[in-house]
Amino acid sequence: MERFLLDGFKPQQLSTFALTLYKYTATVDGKTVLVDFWDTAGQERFQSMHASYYHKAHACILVFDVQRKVTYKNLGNWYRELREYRPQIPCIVVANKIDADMKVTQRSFNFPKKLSLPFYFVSAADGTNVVKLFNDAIKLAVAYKQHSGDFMDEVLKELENFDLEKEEEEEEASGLEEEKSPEGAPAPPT
Ligand SMILES: Nc1nc2c(ncn2[C@@H]2O[C@H](COP(=O)(O)OP(=O)(O)OP(=O)(O)O)[C@@H](O)[C@H]2O)c(=O)[nH]1
Ligand SMILES: [Mg+2]
Repeated sequence: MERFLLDGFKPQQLSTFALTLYKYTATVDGKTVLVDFWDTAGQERFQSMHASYYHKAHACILVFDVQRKVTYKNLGNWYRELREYRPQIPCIVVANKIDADMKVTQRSFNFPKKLSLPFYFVSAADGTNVVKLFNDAIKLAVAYKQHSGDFMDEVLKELENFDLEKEEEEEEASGLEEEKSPEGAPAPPT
């Protein structure tokens, strides 16, 4: 995130606490797009927050560390969880830290291949592919938002409208009752 937004990199970056939100103004096909980046925490202690990470997302970037095999192995869990909440959003897989071991770029990675997910070799430290990654992610997110064939999204939209309609009806009903109540009130004692 820092490499893209500030063109900077601090080697001793603190692990993300829960979630960090970044606002960014992009231009896609000559149009201004306001982007919210949600930089989520990978640490296990934030497990209970995961549902909120996927909330209304239009694209996802799943990053693993080429120097820590466990992060590659965990991709499957993150992906499964993502798809429970967002079945159709574009998802990009990223192998990060290639500056630490350029040889990994010769290897092929099965996870993105078997799921046909776009895959990038990246280095946040030296900037390789960072701008391309984020620009492509933004483009995919905009395309998804504009031509969302996501059935779940449509259903959720319907449900949200349904709830609103119901609330309006309830409000109207209670309004009528209030108007009626003076008439219906018991006659004062004589
Ligand atoms: N050499 C190298 N180190 C990197 C690169 N990207 C991140 N690091 C280092 O890897 C460590 C973890 O990076 P973070 O950016 O905190 O990783 P994260 O996925 O955000 O971790 P959480 O916030 O805990 O979810 C830090 O010490 C970074 O300095 C990179 O491209 N190259
Ligand atoms: Mg972080």
